[in-house]
Amino acid sequence: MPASINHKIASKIEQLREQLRNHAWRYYVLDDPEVPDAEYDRLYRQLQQLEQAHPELLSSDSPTQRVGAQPLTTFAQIHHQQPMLSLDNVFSEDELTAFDRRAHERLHSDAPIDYAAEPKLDGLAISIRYEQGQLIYAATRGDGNTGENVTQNIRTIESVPLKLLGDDFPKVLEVRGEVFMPKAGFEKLNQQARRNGEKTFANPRNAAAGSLRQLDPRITANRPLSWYCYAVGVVEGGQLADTHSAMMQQLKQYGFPVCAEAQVVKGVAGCMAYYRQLLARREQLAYDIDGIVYKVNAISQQQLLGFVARAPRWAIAHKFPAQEEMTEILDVDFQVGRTGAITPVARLKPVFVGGVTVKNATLHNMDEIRRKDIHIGDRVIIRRAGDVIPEVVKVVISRRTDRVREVIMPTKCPVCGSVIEQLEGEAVARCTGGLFCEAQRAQAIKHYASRKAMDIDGLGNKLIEQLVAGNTIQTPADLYTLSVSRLASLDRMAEKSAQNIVNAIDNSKQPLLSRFIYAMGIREVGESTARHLAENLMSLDALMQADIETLQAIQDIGPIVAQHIVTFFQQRHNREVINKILAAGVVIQNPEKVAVDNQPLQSKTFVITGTLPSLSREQAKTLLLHAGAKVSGSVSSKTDYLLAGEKAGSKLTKASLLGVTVIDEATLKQWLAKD
Ligand code: D41
Repeated sequence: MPASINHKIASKIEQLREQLRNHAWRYYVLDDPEVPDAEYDRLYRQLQQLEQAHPELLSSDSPTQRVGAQPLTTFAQIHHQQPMLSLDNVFSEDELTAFDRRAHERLHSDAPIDYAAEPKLDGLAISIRYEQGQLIYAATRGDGNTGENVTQNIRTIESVPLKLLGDDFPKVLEVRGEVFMPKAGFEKLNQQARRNGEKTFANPRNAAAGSLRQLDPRITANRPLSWYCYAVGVVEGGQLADTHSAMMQQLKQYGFPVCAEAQVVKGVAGCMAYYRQLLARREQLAYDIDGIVYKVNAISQQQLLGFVARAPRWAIAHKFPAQEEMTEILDVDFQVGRTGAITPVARLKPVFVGGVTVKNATLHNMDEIRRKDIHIGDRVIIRRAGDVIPEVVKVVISRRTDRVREVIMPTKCPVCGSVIEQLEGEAVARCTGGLFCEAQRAQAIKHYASRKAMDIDGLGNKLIEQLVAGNTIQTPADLYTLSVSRLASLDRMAEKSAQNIVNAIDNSKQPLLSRFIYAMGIREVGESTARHLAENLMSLDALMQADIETLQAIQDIGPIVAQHIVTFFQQRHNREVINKILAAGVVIQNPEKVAVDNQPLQSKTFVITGTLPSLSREQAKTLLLHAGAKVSGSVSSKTDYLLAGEKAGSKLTKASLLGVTVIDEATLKQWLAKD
């Protein structure tokens, strides 16, 4: 290849690399991308193709070369030319005030000190060395003097520049920062691990540490790691700014991501305001933080203050209340939720965590208990993040004694005594008490009264909750005992509205069988299943007596729904509630009671397609169902009629092929009017 062409390609390649670095910088560092992701991907692929065609032009600082190195067998040691210091902690305003006073004394100054305040990220400290703007190596903090060479892994983090931007940087520059895993990435990673039956990470910090300590960089590359820089180490052949905050802005220009929450504040008062503000926003941040770091902002003052032992006198970490603590599981109880779901709850030896005393933690379900190997009497790590329900992170197995007991799921509901069932393939166990179980009452009554069920006008959710809480009603059957005077005695209830509600209850007393079945709130029996049940069994009695085989013979009813139905009616409480409802004067309209001549299209199967002139497809479907027809979604040899409108497509073609009669809306209306 002529040298001039190769030269052209080389400069095209370098141009693409520059563009990609610049886009990545705007995306990761400035948080202000100039082009959409698709444009970045396009440039990236273009570069990849050119590099593949010209391997002699490959360079390790190319954006395509983040992953590529072979797995290591061990991590080599790296000696930090300038030690990585540690941070002292304070836990209160008093301790912070003492820190600030000592600084004033050493500086011989009364003027409030400017502090650069920034979140203390909960990750791993690393140091990355650049020479002539090229990434040379990256090392963990280790003991502060010697760390591990994790260059291959650090290179895979997209926000780590492989080459610095511009040409105005110090010739040797060590940048220090924290590698972390954002919460969203952590959740996703754990979800994936759970799906694959692999071990999950207890928290984002562990996940970040585990990801960085991979010998195979291809694994690290697939972990959602990020980082922010917060200090420099060795700086040679160049000058940095004379305050911490200005220096961070400079680093940003070189291509390094810095935390957007950083702020310069004045004195202890400024620090405390910043601390409170961030503590309140802790849960909203995209990453875990465990406190605030305050750094004396002026580098000249930092130099005057120097450091003691291993920590600077010019910086301090102000820790937030811990979100994780160790305690003991005293017992495990089982709670019944609004839908009957049984949730195991750990009763804990009270422990102060996340700023409050915690006595209970959710254990989610039995699978979770098995997966985490939780026993009564175990020592466990509890996590309470924000207002989220406290959770057991893991068991401290090394502290387990032989006095621990297994957690056993009860067979009867602790609230109502009904059978608890757990279906194949489901994580949650449920109380089958349905209409009877107190824990499920309000929910069951709301469903019963809802528009698609008994359609009791004016009986809103709030009112139902009020009635259940006051123990005025316990089951849907009690609705029929409500009097105007009782309702009118409730808060914010006028006599007139009370009367309206009693009327609405009265007016709802003749439901179609399908609606009544739906209103029972049997698990997984929705509107359409209820309709199939009604059409096939024709009476509530028949439904209550149906066995699994009978039920499964009905369209759309599989073994699971069939089992739900049988279990529901096996519960004596449910049968009692139904009897009371019937005794209160509810008369179910069975399909057979509707005169056959009112069902002109009895058992004819229709398919609807295209746009009808006046009816929506949903309205046409309702008309057909009321006339006794079945409505199916696709044309087959079993289809009797295709109701077709404008723009009918493949269904019309198929219907003609199969010889299915095609009718229009006008014809349908004629048929229905005639009979
Ligand atoms: O976010 C952090 N975890 C963080 C850690 C931070 N924002 N600033 C830090 N500053 C320092 C000094 C002042 C010593 C340069 C640090 C750490 N050190 C640190 N991280 C781990 C040990 C020390």
